Amino acid sequence: MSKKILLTGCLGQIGTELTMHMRRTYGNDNVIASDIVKKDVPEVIESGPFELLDVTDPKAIAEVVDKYKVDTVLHLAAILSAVGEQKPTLAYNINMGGLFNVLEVAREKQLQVFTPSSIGSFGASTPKDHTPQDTLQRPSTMYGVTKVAGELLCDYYHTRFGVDTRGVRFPGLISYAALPGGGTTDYAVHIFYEAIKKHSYASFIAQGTYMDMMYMPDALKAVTMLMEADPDKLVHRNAFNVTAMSFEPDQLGAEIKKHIPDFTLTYDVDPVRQAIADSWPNSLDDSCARAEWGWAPEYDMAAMVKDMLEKLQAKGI
Ligand code: NAD
Ligand code: AKB
Repeated sequence: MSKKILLTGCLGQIGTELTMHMRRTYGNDNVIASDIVKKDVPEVIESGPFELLDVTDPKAIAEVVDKYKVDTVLHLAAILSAVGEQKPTLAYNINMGGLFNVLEVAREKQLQVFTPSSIGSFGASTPKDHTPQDTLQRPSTMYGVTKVAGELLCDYYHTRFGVDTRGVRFPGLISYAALPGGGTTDYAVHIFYEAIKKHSYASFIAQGTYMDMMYMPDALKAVTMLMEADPDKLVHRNAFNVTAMSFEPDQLGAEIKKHIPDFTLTYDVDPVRQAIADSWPNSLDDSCARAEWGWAPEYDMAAMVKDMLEKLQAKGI
């Protein structure tokens, strides 16, 4: 069956690559890209339909859905953890208001919806190692509050209204196409740019701080696999734990040093982002995603580092 897919927030770190991935899979004209601003990402804007769309405007979402006969929304528009602590009201309005608006349109028009949650939906009282799928979630950030509430809202729209909602809890995503949009895991992307340009990096996350991470090709694969999964096999529809690797900055630095021998890693810890990282898990248990829809990542840290450095150098960084 052919799909008509709308992506919100498509010019961010995930959307830049997910839009192109979806266009390769479902055809350029069947994938409608949208964002609140028209950033300079010609590949996305020129390869298929693009709409300026603010997700806090429910009427505008419905109009775009009607205009293109959309049947699926990949809802990416959000404010990430670090920016969310600087602008909690904005984070609440976009993350909660935007998701509510998308779900309401989905309810009225019978759409399938994918929404990413995050390791940020967990808090300091969550078990830190091999964090289970179903566990305590008492996050201490506005981002985390909106992510837990969003998970519950997606469950509610499925059980109460039958909306086909699906989602994962992404770890920190590492990619070379677009820079991250203001999160706590961003150090694991910035380090590559500085390693290539300066052969050194000062990490804002402290030595010994473990967080889950994933290379973008695996994240794109996760979205496609979950959206196409047999609904009868999904016990958890939303907020599946998914992960590919867990490391702390020294381990990432040591892996980069294998390719750039004079690379040096120092620390200039940012207390705000460090406090957020300290409240997040060290490593997730993603066995439910593996069992219910066959999730398995391809990239470990060594494979990701090699590919990131090759791709960024090929881009002329
Ligand atoms: P990003 O910050 O890179 O991009 C978000 C995009 O949303 C931006 O292009 C921005 O212009 C747009 N946007 C902001 N306000 C908007 C509005 N009112 N209407 C429409 N668009 C708006 O974020 P991302 O990293 O691509 O994340 C996408 C989703 O994935 C978010 O829900 C995020 O919480 C989740 N997630 C991301 C990561 C990660 O590491 N990147 C990890 C876990 C979860
Ligand atoms: C962030 O650090 O805010 C994101 C995330 C893990 O949700 N990268």
